[in-house]
Amino acid sequence: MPMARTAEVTRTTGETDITIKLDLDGTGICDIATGVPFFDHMLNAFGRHGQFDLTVRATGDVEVDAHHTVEDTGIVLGQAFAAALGDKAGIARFADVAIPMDETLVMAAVDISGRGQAYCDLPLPTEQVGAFDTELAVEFFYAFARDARVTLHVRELAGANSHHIIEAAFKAVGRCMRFACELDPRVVGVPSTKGSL
Ligand SMILES: [Mn+2]
Repeated sequence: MPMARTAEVTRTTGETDITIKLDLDGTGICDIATGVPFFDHMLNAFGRHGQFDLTVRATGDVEVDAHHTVEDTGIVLGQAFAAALGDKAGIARFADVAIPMDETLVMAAVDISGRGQAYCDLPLPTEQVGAFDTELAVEFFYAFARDARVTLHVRELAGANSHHIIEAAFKAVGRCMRFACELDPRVVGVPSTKGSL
């Protein structure tokens, strides 16, 4: 019986209070409540298309704006991935996907590298989708990659609608994380010539 690849992480600051439960080997069952409706929609897309079971409870100073809530949720989700991956033995490690959404096409590539860094080229035609500041999407990816300790590229290949672009990006990153985290029966031990990730 393989070890359960799950994590529960709570992080409380003066700005946010966040608890995330994650099962890497889930079936896409998501229960998301961040107080930021568009962000809930995005995290649902991430979890569903990543096939992760994901529970997110976040309360933050949204009376200021959604910045702290979105960025700190990225931090905690990243920490949950790092914890659930453990020593990373047997994982595929690399993945890349491109997700279309009508006129939009966004690609994501990931390396579960042990080094947290994101590179986003995600031009957004509008500053807001509903009440959501679109610039927060990349803030989330930067925070997530840093704390998950993965190398992440997110690149918009085509796009005209901000909702489509951001949603395709979350789907792409979710799906990419699924394939990179997946256990590959042909991978013996940690998939690195250095012996650790
Ligand atoms: Mn949508």
